[in-house]
Amino acid sequence: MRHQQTLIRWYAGLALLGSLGCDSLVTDPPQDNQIFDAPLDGLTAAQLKAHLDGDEAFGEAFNTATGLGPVFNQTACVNCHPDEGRGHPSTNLTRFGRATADGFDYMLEFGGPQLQDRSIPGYPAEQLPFEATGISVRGGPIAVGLGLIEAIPDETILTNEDPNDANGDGISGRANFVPAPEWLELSPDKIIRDGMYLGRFGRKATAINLLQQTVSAYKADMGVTTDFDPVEIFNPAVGNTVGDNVPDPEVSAETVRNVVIYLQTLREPLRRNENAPEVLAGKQLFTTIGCASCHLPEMQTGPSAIRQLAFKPVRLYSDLLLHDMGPQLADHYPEGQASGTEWRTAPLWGLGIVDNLLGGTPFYLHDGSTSDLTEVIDLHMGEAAGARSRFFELAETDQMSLIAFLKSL
Ligand code: HEC
Ligand code: HEC
Ligand SMILES: [Ca+2]
Ligand SMILES: [Ca+2]
Ligand SMILES: [Ca+2]
Repeated sequence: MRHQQTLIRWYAGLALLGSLGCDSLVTDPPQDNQIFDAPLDGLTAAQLKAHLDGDEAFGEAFNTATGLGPVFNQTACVNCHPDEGRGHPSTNLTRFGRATADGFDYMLEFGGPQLQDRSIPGYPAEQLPFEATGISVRGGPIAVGLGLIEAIPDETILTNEDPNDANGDGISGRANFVPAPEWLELSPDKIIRDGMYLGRFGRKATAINLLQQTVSAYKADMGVTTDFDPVEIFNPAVGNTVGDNVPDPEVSAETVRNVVIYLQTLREPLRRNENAPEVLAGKQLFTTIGCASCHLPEMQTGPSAIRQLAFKPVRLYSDLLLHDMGPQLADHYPEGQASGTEWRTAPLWGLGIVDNLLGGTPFYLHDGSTSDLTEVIDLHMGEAAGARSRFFELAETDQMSLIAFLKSL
């Protein structure tokens, strides 16, 4: 468990401090509400085994002997989701394409849609073509509580859709419906629109479930093929499909399933100072100024094969829908039905501890471009413009309460 590794690091630090004679600096080990990586309580022995195997696979660093590349972004899941928290901007990945008269061109002949900017020795990495007009730079989101998010029924999410802003609040959440790859296993209760399925994972809600997200991460982020999707990505500039010399598939379906179970059984982030008066005041303001219209405080799960996930409240602070956030956050990179200005409402749970695993500096937004929560709010335009201006009209103490509330999540 990474949790154990965190503790081991902590004990190692303690030993070091002890040897330096700085006993007064010794603090308690990290509290449960300061870390992301912890399993749900009460897993069965089989679930716990899959969780631990999945944890190990999540931490596995691939190399040329185990299937890395030929082109890739990073060698391990954990590099972009450190301690299952969010990624440092140095591990951001880039997707690209260009707007044309006939629609958006993902520039496959230039290596689109994702720029794999690293490669194994002797093989050329991809280059960002200068013709690209839509360039989407993204960091890894926190990777916990996702079993709960997956178990929210489609209907629950779709209830909050308001594509034509019928209720006139300036906010028009839209669902992203995306095609399912033919290997994808889908629960039978999925809602189908025009042959497509509701996307809910990823920064533009393009992945339908955790299996899809995991298989595509292996493939596109690490150049690792799986039983589900055994076809490698090559740099098209090379003109052939000779690559890493490791027979495909490089990772078994069992390992992929363990990673999925691992993600499903990581508990949600725990709150801190939930009932402090300032936090409670901020929570109230969060609703009255309209943040909660997108950052929906709570949804409920439906049935689940994992007992702990069934019929539970999910305090994620997101509607999982797409919103136009205006020009400053725009990447001009459409994905599925999401436009170049739309993003999925970022879940806010865990927000207060994103810095714990990033050397003390938090990085917010899809590309980690700011460490300042007031600036995050300032960058909220488009459908969020009303909430943004109401925030800046608040008295300074009220603004501080709202920030204190965000940090308690
Ligand atoms: C190069 C960095 C990188 C690597 C390596 C990587 N991820 Fe990610 N991960 C991301 C980014 C960026 C996103 C957002 C993707 C998007 O917007 O489509 C993401 C999204 C996710 C999500 C969805 C989270 C959410 O809130 O919707 C999950 C789950 C996930 N990754 C799991 C994995 C797993 C499992 C692996 C290894 C098999 C992995 N990632 C490897 C960068 C990475
Ligand atoms: C119209 C919908 C909408 C409203 C209203 C809204 N947000 Fe957001 N919020 C989003 C979306 C979408 C993102 C993701 C933007 C991105 O990553 O570029 C986001 C991102 C954030 C983040 C960054 C989260 C992270 O993990 O990096 C914070 C913090 C945040 N919002 C707080 C607020 C606060 C506070 C308010 C009220 C003043 C508010 N939001 C109002 C849609 C909204
Ligand atoms: Ca490979
Ligand atoms: Ca590519
Ligand atoms: Ca291979």
